[in-house]
Amino acid sequence: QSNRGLRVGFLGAPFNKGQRRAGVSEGPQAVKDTGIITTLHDLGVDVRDYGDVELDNNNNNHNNNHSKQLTDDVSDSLYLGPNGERHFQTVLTYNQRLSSKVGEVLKDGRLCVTVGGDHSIAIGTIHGHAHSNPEHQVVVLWVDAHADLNTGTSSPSGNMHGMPAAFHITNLSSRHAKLQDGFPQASLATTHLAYIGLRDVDKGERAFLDQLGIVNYGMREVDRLGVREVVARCLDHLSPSNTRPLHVSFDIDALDPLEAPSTGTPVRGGLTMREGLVVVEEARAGGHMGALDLVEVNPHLGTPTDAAYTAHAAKEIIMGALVGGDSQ
Ligand code: Z70
Ligand code: MN
Ligand code: MN
Ligand code: MN
Repeated sequence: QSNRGLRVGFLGAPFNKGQRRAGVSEGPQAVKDTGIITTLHDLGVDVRDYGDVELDNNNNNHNNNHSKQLTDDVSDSLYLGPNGERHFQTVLTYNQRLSSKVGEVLKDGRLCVTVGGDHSIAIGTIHGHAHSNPEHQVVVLWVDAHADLNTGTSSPSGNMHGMPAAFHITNLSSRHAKLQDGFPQASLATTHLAYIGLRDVDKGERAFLDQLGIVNYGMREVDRLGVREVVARCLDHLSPSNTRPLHVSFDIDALDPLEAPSTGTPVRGGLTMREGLVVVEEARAGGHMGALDLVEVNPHLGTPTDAAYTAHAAKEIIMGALVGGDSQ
């Protein structure tokens, strides 16, 4: 088997406080229910399930100096960050623990696959990846309908799943509030992040992309150039001599809603399944993928058939990233 030697660690991040819809915390279980771990094992992959990083409810009541408590949330307390970030303390505290767990998986010599959960978990996964590789520059390929590049100030919603990328960019991180101990520390220059699939970008995010010169290929560019050319350009830009550890952060809403209907913010006109697979297969072919996030699967949205179809799409993307097109 060609997949012998591949070592993978599977992490569940059943976290939903980066946005407002219930159900996305059941994404990890829905993806596991596809049988993906058994499938990988049967293909000769050494895969270990590290279980879920649970939300520690004690953190919800942990106030900080600049946050103020509101009463509009029934399930737990809502703390706004200094710039209106919803569940600011909860999101960052959770991600701090997630970052350590990602570091553990990588230290075990495994490619870390984290299944969300909403996309705010990429605050922790990228932090964990970048900070376990201090001798190498980790680079990030962000596959998403959205840029997730807001700061608290630029955000139209206060939802932190629209902010994770900005936490990692050194030029933007000073605009972000942090935990008192400084978490999270930014690790990416503007040339260390590239986007594929964008089609719903806020005004403030577009200004950041343009001002900072962050490479981004929206659906128009995918149409014009073809997805193979787009991903080749991204990978060459991120790692010109192909030596840097690659982090792929894949939001299932990058795919067209026909392929992945059960997600919180579907945007029509997205990637086909084949296009999504080409992205991850080519990323894998570079040989330096250290971590993969698969986020925003919400099995409570749509019909049960929609939910199973979306979870299966997530499985296919993860399989494509780990074993490429050779799995069938
Ligand atoms: C918007 C915001 C977003 C995902 C929506 C939306 C962000 N830019 N991300 N759905 N996955 O609120 O910041
Ligand atoms: Mn349920
Ligand atoms: Mn996203
Ligand atoms: Mn998205």
